Amino acid sequence: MNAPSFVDECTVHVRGGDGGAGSVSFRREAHVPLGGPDGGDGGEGGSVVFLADTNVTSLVDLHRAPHLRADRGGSGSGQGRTGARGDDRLVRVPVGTIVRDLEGRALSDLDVAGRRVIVAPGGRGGRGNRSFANRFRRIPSFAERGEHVPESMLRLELRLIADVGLVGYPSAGKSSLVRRLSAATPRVEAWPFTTLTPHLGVMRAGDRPDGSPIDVVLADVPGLIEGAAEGRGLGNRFLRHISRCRVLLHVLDAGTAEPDRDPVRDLDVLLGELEEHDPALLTRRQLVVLNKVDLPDAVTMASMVRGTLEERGFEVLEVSAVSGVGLDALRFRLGQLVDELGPSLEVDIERDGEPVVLRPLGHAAPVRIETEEDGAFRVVSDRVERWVAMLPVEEPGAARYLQGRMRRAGVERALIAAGARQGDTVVIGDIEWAFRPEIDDLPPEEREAVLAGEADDQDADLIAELGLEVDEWREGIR
Ligand SMILES: Nc1nc2c(ncn2[C@@H]2O[C@H](COP(=O)(O)OP(=O)(O)OP(=O)(O)O)[C@@H](O)[C@H]2O)c(=O)[nH]1
Ligand SMILES: [Mg+2]
Repeated sequence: MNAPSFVDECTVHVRGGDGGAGSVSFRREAHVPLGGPDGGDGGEGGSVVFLADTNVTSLVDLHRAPHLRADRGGSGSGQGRTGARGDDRLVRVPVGTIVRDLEGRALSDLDVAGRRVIVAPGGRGGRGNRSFANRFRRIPSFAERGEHVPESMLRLELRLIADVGLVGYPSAGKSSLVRRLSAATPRVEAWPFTTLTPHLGVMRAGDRPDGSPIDVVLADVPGLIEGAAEGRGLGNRFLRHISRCRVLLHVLDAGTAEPDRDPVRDLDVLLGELEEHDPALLTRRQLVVLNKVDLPDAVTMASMVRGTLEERGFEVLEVSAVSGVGLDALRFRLGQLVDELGPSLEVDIERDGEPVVLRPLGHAAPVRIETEEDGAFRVVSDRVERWVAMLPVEEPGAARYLQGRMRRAGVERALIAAGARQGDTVVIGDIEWAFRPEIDDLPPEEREAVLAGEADDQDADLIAELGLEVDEWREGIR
């Protein structure tokens, strides 16, 4: 099979590790039948982390193996021991990778080498029963499960990051120039193959006054053909790769023998393609080279069109990728331009920066109450559904605790405002139960259990995340 070696788009399936389960455990002490709770918290799940790495040049590995998982957190255990954190899954991606959701919205841009993005955070570890002890509940008999994190799908798109993008007709000599200018491959040979995939070359363009080298990254993209911007040619798929080049180098073939082509006309076609793709491209710094001046016809042609191009405001250099004529001047000029524009993104390494965390949309969505056909009230909220999924609500203690937490978070009040009354069915995620907001009618033990949920200081963060106002009537309960 003919496997692609350059892939600049792919879909990946990412999933952080689930959190580890909290533990239910009680201290064992001589002469004390049931010591205090000492079940530790579960460990946090590992995250899937993307790292922009200059050594990776294509999305081909992700295209072949698109399922990325991180490890789950370990379970908590007795004596207050916290479970191990799940290992992260570190994925190296090319510098210039844009992360999008399936609707095409850009979520993150790994445009700087060393940038890290947490694309799938791990689940929270469940709290052990030790964490649920408070003045209303001295012997909690339940612990949270670890948070389960669902898989999500992301679209990755690579836009190469280079200083100079070479654009031109097929066979204008772009690859020959990149090969000749880049330090990596000094040997030049006849190269009859058309470029099918973009690639980068690094050119040493001299030194700054302080002695630091000026490195210029060149992007060689497949030749553009008329109509490329509308998808007719080969090149349109690759136009995105010059979208981030700060300088555009138009490579014009001065030696072309085709009757309907000349450098001025070629340039017009190229500019038309670029404009159609993205008009902002034409605001970039641009330089024109007339290539192949080792050929006598090309010398004639170059002297004929040079004036026209210059009149139109283009800076023009004559070069030959074969004989090497004019290449020193080109190298110098490109170095100057890039240096003027400031340091390259490519070498602007930001290793110690805080990683960006991508959270699924809907994560921060407000709580909604929906009425179902059968008259039940459904609480729609990722966060609240997660609370429910993490608690063993078949345990009466845990169920009451959840009720208290929801009172404190204002969910009960929202239900009442939506018309829910004592005895109505409330549904959250997979569970349903009879609504009982009147806690004063409960047996004392149950009432205490609800108050314990309501008074839990450790829930403050979760409740703040939910963003609902704490009930004003809470004051009255105390
Ligand atoms: N005589 C002469 N031939 C050249 C010169 N530069 C490139 N060529 C030849 O032109 C042909 C095309 O060169 P490439 O460098 O592959 O052209 P390209 O612009 O990369 O072409 P695509 O990848 O198809 O877009 C090859 O046969 C080269 O040897 C030059 O300065 N003088
Ligand atoms: Mg080429």
